[in-house]
Amino acid sequence: MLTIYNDQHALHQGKVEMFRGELVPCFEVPARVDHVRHELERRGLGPLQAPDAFDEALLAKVHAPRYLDFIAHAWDEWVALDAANATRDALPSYWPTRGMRTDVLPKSFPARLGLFAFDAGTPLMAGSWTAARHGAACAWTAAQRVIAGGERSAFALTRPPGHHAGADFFGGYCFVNNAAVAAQALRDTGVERVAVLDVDYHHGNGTQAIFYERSDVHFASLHGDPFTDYPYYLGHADERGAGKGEGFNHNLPLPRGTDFTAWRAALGTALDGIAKVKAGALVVSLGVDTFEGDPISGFRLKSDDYLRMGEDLARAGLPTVFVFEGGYAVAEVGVNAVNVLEGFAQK
Ligand code: OKP
Ligand code: ZN
Repeated sequence: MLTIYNDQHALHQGKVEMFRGELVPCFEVPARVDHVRHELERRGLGPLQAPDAFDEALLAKVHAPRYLDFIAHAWDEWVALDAANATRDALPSYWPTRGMRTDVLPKSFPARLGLFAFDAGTPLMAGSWTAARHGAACAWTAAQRVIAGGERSAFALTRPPGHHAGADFFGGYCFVNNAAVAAQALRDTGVERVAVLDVDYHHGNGTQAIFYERSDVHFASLHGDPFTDYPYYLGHADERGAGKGEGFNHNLPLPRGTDFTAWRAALGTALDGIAKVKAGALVVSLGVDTFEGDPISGFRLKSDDYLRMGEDLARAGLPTVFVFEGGYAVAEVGVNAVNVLEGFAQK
């Protein structure tokens, strides 16, 4: 499997996130990607390539200009507030709620930080924007290799993840929606309809929101039920798309404790939906936090199940871009993610 690797990922390295009323060490750590890289190398599933030069104007195809302006300068603004901030990550403490204004941007940086965020679990630091942009370049390059380069599949190995980032918000450890960048790149290369299949434990609210009113990108997701699981406020089965996008959004929420037998049946349903809309290419938001040992998630997949997952994905028979998302059982993340890729490649 051709892997496009973000060698800048460790520039993003959060110290703490808000969790159950206290600041705890971040779950989303650089070692996650290191384990995946080492496992690819150990199994001889190379090569690893650097991304091509990426025109950043492409980010504006899936993100709003005012968000891109904000996030590009956020770290400098944070440090300008107080020189001592250089030693702490930026985290929001205020959010607009129903009935408040989000059309006018406050001058206050903390107020804007909250306006563009949806949780207090996504620290931003000096290297976050560089790491995230480089990740988008990886996703874009993987899409180019699959369509223009004639590869059957490619893997964007990057962090921070992307699927919670929407057109104008960050959260859930995500700043740039890499899967959306890949899907848009496939569209721009002439694929008439792209399917994004999100197998991360958490609903890909950002990806759903970006494509909700579009029929050219079908979004399907298997995830912990939002009644009980993050991101809580999106991901129900009755969200089917809107306007032109009606019928092109497919959520399959599953209860905590779901094992691979039930999960795989839902995957079959999602793949049937993808076949029905006649997608010409597939983007997989590949989170492996469905693993039984994941510290923040609730499904029960075992390491071998990821081989079967890869085989099932291959049966869709589509050019496929894999984009790395979550997975927090750090020592097992490499084996689990690479099992999906190997299962796919062997079919
Ligand atoms: C990012 B990705 C729940 C804590 C949730 C945020 C989780 C972000 C997951 N007890 N914290 O989808 O893997
Ligand atoms: Zn996740």
